[in-house]
Amino acid sequence: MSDNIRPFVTEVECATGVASPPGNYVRRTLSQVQEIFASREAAERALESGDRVVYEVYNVKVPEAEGHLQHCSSIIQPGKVGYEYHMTKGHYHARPGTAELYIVLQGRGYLLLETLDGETAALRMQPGAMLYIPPFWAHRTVNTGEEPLIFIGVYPGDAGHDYGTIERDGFRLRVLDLGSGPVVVEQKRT
Ligand code: PAN
Ligand code: ZN
Repeated sequence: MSDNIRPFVTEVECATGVASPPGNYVRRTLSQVQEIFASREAAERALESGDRVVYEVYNVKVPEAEGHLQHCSSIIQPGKVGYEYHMTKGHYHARPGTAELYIVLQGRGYLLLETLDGETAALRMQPGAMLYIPPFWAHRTVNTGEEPLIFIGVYPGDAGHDYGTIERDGFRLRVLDLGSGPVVVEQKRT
């Protein structure tokens, strides 16, 4: 069975991350993701001067089925909310035993990871880096640079996304600028 899918190509502009065709395009603005930032006050203050795009994702349309590979480009805009750098919501995969590969095209930042057992990891992202997210690791990306952070993600067709666990429990690691550039800090969960 071939699912009636023929081989195909998607063009990603390395300098912007824009994919063509755009597939399923997702844009997350600050008003939509303000709860992910540590300081509610800082998010509200930032929104007083207007909403802004925090990140975008171009998801290539692929069947959500075993055997296929989802793939997408993500673009995180530079910026901070209070002391905290712009970042993605972060998630586990709905089928948690599925891995993912990120390939960085442009920009600098961190890939933050954690497991339900409380293990954590922070990997640097820079152009040319291929970052492996093993099964069972939640993942979130953070732009610590002055330019957009642009990367490609590739993961199993039927992986799906679980956002609820991170929305409920938060992420153990955060990346802050306390005056001398990015530092990764671990928050103890009570
Ligand atoms: C990525 C992410 C993308 C946006 O494609 O979905 O960077 O992050 P959030 O999904 O956490 O908002 C990926 O990891 N897909 O599985
Ligand atoms: Zn993922």
